[in-house]
Amino acid sequence: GHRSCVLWFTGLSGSGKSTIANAVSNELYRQGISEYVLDGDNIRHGLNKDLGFSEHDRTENIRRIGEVAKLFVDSGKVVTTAFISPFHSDREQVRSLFAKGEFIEVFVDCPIEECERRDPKQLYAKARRGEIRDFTGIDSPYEAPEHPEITVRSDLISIEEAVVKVLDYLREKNIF
Ligand code: GGZ
Repeated sequence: GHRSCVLWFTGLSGSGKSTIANAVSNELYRQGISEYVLDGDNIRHGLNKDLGFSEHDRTENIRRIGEVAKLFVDSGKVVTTAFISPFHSDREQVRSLFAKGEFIEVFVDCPIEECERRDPKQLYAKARRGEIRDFTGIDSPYEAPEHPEITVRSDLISIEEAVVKVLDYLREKNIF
């Protein structure tokens, strides 16, 4: 058996949150752990499709995701979430839903210059041209975690190394 928890990935667009969260999830699955991923594909296109990117809507986005993550944790899963979650207070609000040790904040730390260089969806370019408003890191804030349980410098280490770092943490905390 294993203990259930949420691995709450936070970081800029293009930092690698989704990629690393999915790679962690695949490895947990391979090891027989009951896991589930919440990301933009299954949340922003469904449950939260009424929400945009204003400060109010982002707060509501994160609030609902926190509640859904809690349901999955209550059902016994290891949940990985991959949302920018730019506001410190919103992340702490989600943390408060969970028992001590159940909420594991994973800061995917990548300089914005590197995120902008990657720009896989050309969203930074659009934001620079003023075609997208309220873009995180350009004209909307990102409040970096001050005391995340795990920090991954995605510009310095590989996806595989990031996965090892997260799994080592889970083993150290006897999650599995
Ligand atoms: C930030 C935006 C925006 C704006 C669309 N600001 O790189 P992506 O495309 O695939 O991931 C980003 C995603 C962010 O959604 P989240 O639900 O994670 O954001 S939050 O936690 O702040 O609610 C990006 C895309 O949506 N996107 N417009 N203005 N990212």
